[in-house]
Amino acid sequence: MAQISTQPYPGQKPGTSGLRKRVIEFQQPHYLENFIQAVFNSLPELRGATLVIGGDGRFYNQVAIQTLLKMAAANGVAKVWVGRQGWLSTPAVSALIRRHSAAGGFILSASHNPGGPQGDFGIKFNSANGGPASDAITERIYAASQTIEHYSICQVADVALDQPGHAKLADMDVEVIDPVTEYADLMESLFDFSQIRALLAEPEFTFYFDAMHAITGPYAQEIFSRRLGLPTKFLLNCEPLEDFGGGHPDPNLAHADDLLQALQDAGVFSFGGASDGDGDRNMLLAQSEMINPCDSIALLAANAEQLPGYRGKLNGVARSMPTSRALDRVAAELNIPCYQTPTGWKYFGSLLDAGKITLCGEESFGTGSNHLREKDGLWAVLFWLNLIALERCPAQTILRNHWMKYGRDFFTRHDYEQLDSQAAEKMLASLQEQLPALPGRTAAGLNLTKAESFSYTDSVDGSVSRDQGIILEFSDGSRAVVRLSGTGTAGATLRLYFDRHEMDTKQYEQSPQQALMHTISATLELLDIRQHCGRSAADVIT
Ligand code: VG1
Ligand code: CO
Repeated sequence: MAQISTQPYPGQKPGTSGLRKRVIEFQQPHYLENFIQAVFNSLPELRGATLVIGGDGRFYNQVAIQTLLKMAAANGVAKVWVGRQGWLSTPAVSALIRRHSAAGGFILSASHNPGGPQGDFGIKFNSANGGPASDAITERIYAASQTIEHYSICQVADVALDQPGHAKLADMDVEVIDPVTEYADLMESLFDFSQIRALLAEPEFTFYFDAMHAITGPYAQEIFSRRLGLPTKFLLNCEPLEDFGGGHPDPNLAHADDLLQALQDAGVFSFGGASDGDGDRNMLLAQSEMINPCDSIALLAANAEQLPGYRGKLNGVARSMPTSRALDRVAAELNIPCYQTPTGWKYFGSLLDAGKITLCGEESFGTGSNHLREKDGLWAVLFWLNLIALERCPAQTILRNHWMKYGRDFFTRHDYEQLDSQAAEKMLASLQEQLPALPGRTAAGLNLTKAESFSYTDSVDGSVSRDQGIILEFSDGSRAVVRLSGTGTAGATLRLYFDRHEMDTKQYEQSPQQALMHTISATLELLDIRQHCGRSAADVIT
């Protein structure tokens, strides 16, 4: 074992979901090692413990996993479970941590961010509950990274990861496992696979899944093809590639072209799913119509009672604050609590651990349940397939039946990417200053009824997270949320979220952009992005 001298790098502060930087930043001498050592320094309980390690197969995964294994051994970790090829999806890591009572795990991924030598890399630490480390742990890791002087590493040969089996790295046990089996077993315990298999065998029903050359490829092959009998021609881009085939593993209408095209040619009784780089997000297409994730979580909650894994088990639900309030309506109907948390899955963890919620979701294509402590892309696809199998009707019809009962919550998100960070922060600070004076004021013809900065108190541990986004409410019942992304790696990304509830069925078929036109105009008038950041249009609209 060697002790290597090092010096702190500024800015090793994990964001919404781990430390995410350009690959070239991670390639700087000792950059990765510093962060890993900071985790071990701030969590002494990892000595003698078991860890789970895996990644989404992106560029730099191979190098980083070997470094991580050698440092884990040097820091006294007793045992590591690692996926074959270093592959594990984020939900699979979460499931394995829980199943094997590990003290935590490392996920090597920058999720939906592009990969390859010019792309992004990331590393995330999850705790013993299987979920992302809390704010308190994250702060400790960051503090440790700022005072680091040396790190420990075993200078030994790389561990072979190409086949399942047992190995030793110094005193540490390394168990190389098939990345898919245990996760697929878990899915099979939650859903009715025989019903889904029968649906997939029906000639008039078409289902496509797009893994976007990221981690869910091997999972989709095992689950949809081997266990559910789907012919492989319906599985798109299922070979994990280090650069995701040059694509952007962000499942939304702007990036999942192959899936969209395949579904455009399929009939009305067709359904599509896609997942992101690390397998925790989902995009669902009812033929070629995207099912908004805010509607999806609401609809799953409304129908959970029908599924074997959830019957009689819905204690409560939660959504991130910017997610539309469609879920709240279902919770009210079911007479269960609905919690509103800051953006990022870590805030759901304590509610799930305490048994206060069963299902939760975010507008950013993340949906999940108490089966693990991460959002779970394939789980959401299977949930929908199981519902379609039960209802025997197109997903569009299921969605419209839901709107008929609860009304439609129009939702859209506008992202402005790569803004100058200082300018963006100044713009938000200026809006923040105006908040007390905003209620009663009119913008673009809409009256503001409320303007506040979102502050969250965890109802389990009492921890407080302040300034988690600015909420503006208008007299037509609509809402806008303004916040800066915590996952970008270049400049600042401004996210604007808009939602409005509509009960007039004649209005249901308009586009969200049209339905939210006034709220969007009013928010843009208040923010004045052009003046502050020189931008007149959003880069990505979902
Ligand atoms: C984004 C999403 C957030 C999600 C996070 C991590 O964060 O908005 O809802 O939890 O990504 O998802 P931000 O701070 O950029 O808005 V993933 O799939 O990147 O692990
Ligand atoms: Co992800």
